[in-house]
Amino acid sequence: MSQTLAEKFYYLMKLGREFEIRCKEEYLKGNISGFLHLAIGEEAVHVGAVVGFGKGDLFCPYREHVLALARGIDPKLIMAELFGKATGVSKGKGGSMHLYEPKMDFYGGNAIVAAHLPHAVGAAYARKLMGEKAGVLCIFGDGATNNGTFFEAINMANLWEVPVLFLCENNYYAIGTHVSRSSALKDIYLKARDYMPAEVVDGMDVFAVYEAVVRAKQYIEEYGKPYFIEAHTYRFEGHSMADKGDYRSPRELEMFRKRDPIDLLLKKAYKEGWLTEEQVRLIDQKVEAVVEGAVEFALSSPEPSEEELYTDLYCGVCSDVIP
Ligand SMILES: Cc1ncc(C[n+]2csc(CCOP(=O)(O)OP(=O)(O)O)c2C)c(N)n1
Repeated sequence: MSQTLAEKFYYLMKLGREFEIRCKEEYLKGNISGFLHLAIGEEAVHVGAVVGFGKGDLFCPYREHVLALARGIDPKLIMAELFGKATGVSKGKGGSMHLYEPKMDFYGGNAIVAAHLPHAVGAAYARKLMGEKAGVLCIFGDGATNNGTFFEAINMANLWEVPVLFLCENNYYAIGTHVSRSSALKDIYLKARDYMPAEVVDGMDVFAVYEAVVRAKQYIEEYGKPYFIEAHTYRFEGHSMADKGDYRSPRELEMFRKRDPIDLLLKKAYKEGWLTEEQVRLIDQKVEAVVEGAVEFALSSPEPSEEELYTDLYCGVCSDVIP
């Protein structure tokens, strides 16, 4: 079991890492425009959480490429979306921050900090009313927990007793503001502890995240109530491509780089005999081919047509918008 998991985790984390390194290159070439938030360094949280949670709705913020890959969305469709092409997962109209695939219960990227938390509670409430047990996974950053919407969401989730797993990825920064300068409570899980079971996990250890999420999912589905996990992690890149991240000291970066989640996974997997160097080499080759294939697909895909401007609109009276 651990062997199969180690292989799966390594593939998805490496895919996420290489996919995003390539996104950075394509952004600098001008093939990707708009905002681009990378999750390099946070792969253990994203992969451990999505694999551990399994089936169920997934709501997340704008730093969501690795979450979408882990959910199983085709890397070609994700890359095409980042390139703004018609073949993209959101038809090229969402871009990096708005990956969305309802067929895979991926209600994805949201640009507004904490705005998706009430959506996640609403989805869980809907599931409950329909008599379904399936829970909802809702991921957000430490900065989001200072937003009023966060407190409204945990309050309603508790009051209505709905099956939501709130997962805070605490990477210590909201853009350039350190958590100690924005949050009165430094231990974020304490904000939720009076409302629901809440725990902290090492977000650099994919196995630890996976195990915590599996336990939490059992709880929310058995009792139909919410659960909270705070995962400590770190982003190695700036907040977005527009940010160099130079408000962080080289010493701090170095300290976290020593705990690179992919290196930690490999170290453990080799020690336990779950992976061999040959297996890793083959996975690396596969990842390279998948990322290359995604870029080729995106490059050769068409732009969205002009008519697409008038579809998927959320408005009561569309005559205001559609000529
Ligand atoms: C409601 C709202 N306020 C402010 C912003 C501007 N903003 C974009 S990202 C961000 C920081 C969010 O930090 P965090 O929730 O910790 O997520 P991270 O980027 O670290 O993953 C802010 C303040 C926004 N997008 N939405």
